[in-house]
Order: sequence, then C-alpha cells, then structure tokens
Amino acid sequence: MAASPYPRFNTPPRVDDSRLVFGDCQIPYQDADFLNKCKAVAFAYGVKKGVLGGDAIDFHAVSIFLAQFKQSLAEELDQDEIGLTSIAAGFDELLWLCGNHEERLSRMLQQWLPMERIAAMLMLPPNVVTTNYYYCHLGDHWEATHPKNSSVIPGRIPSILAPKYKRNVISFHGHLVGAVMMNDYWAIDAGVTCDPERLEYSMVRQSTRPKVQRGAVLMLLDADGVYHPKILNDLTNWDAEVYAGEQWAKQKSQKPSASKSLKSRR
Ligand SMILES: [Mn+2]
Repeated sequence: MAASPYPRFNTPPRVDDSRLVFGDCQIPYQDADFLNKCKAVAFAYGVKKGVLGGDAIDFHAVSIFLAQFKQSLAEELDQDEIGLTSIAAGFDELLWLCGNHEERLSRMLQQWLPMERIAAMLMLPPNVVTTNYYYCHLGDHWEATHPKNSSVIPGRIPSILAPKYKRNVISFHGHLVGAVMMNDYWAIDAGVTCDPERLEYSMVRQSTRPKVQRGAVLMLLDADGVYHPKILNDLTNWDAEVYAGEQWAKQKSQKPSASKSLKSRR
C-alpha cells in the first residue's frame, strides 16, 4: 500500500550555542527581580540567546480553573505583551517553547492556535522565535522540555525522561529545583521564574505539594562543543556570578595562549 502522506513529528527545534534556559514565568506573575538577575549573569558571560521553556504567559483569563482574581483577556494580553517584550529585551534570540498555559486559549476556542500566531497577536519583537514543540534539543546530548507530567519529588520527571529520550534533560512544569544524575544522564528540574507568592492557587489554598521554587539554568557551550550547566537559584551569589562571567568573557576574548587551560592537563 501507499505510504501515509502525513508528516512525521520528528523535527523539534535545535540550538547549538550557549543559552539561558528558563521558564514558567507565568506573566503577569513573573518574578522581575529573579529574571533580571538571571539575565545579568547570562549577559555577563556574553550569552545573548535564551530558551523560554513554556508557561511564559499565564492566560488565567481563559483558564478553566476557578479563580478569585480574574482579569479580562484584553487586560491580560496587554500585560503579556509588555512582560514578554521586556523579558526578550537584550537577547539576540529567545526560543519560546509551548507549555500547557500557552494551550489555554486554544482549549477555550477548541482549535489549535499556533505559537507563532500567539506571538503575532502579542506583537512580540522578531528576536522571539516560536515553536509548536514542547521541547527543544541543545546540541546532541541535552534537551529542554515542558512535559505533560509533574511530580512532588525534585528531579523525578527529568530522571524518567532522560533515559527514554537518551539525553540530559532540563525540565519545566514541575516548579521544583533539583539536579540528579540518573545512570548516564543528568536530570535537572529547572524551577520557575514566576513569583511563587503571586500564584493564587497555591497561596490561597494549602496542598501537600512541595513549595514552588525559583530557578534557571545557564547552558555554557565550550569550544569542544560540550555544555556546562550553571544552575541559578536562591543559593546563587549573583554579584560573584556576574563578576565571574565578566572575567570569563574577557579571558575568552583574548588570545587562547594568554590563558592556561585546565583541560590540556587532563
Ligand atoms: Mn506547566
């Protein structure tokens, strides 16, 4: 019989450069202070590209969930536009992955709105690049993903995804922070960049779920094509990281012979 004329969904976006990987900003509930600190560290290292790992906007105006505080969709879209434009400011490219919150308007309309259309509706600048995939590849060995599942155990979901997809995994959606080694793979729960105290559902009503944790991952690609994740969270000494980044960027811009590489002595 004839082969199916329909496409195979096997073309996720791929990047091959250093990236600030962050997500779950849930604009208009973003943690501006934490986001500004993460961007300051990335830019100090000379990293001007990012991966926005889904749930960038909350879309609470079109959520099926009951909420005490609800704005109109028009009001939220205004705030989403302002918030996303300012998050993207300073980046040469920000790859915006799909998350379950980005689906909310489509669910209400009962038809799929492509991410590109959502970005166009928000009049986002051209440095914001979209994909309809919920994950992207970073080089041959890493991925950033906004999976369907969540767990109450930090590192649990990425440690299941990693051997399945045969990659080191940076995972969003879980709202937890943790990095574990599972067999041959790193499994990182990246944390959120929203303000946990602005999430009505987890603040007004108590649950057994662990507390929402802030975090992001700066993925630094070295000259040999190897990624070195720098995990950013509430333990981070931001001034020290900015200083380290500036020194590192300065050293990198000088001739290679000017610095002794530890790698050569391995
Ligand atoms: Mn999510």
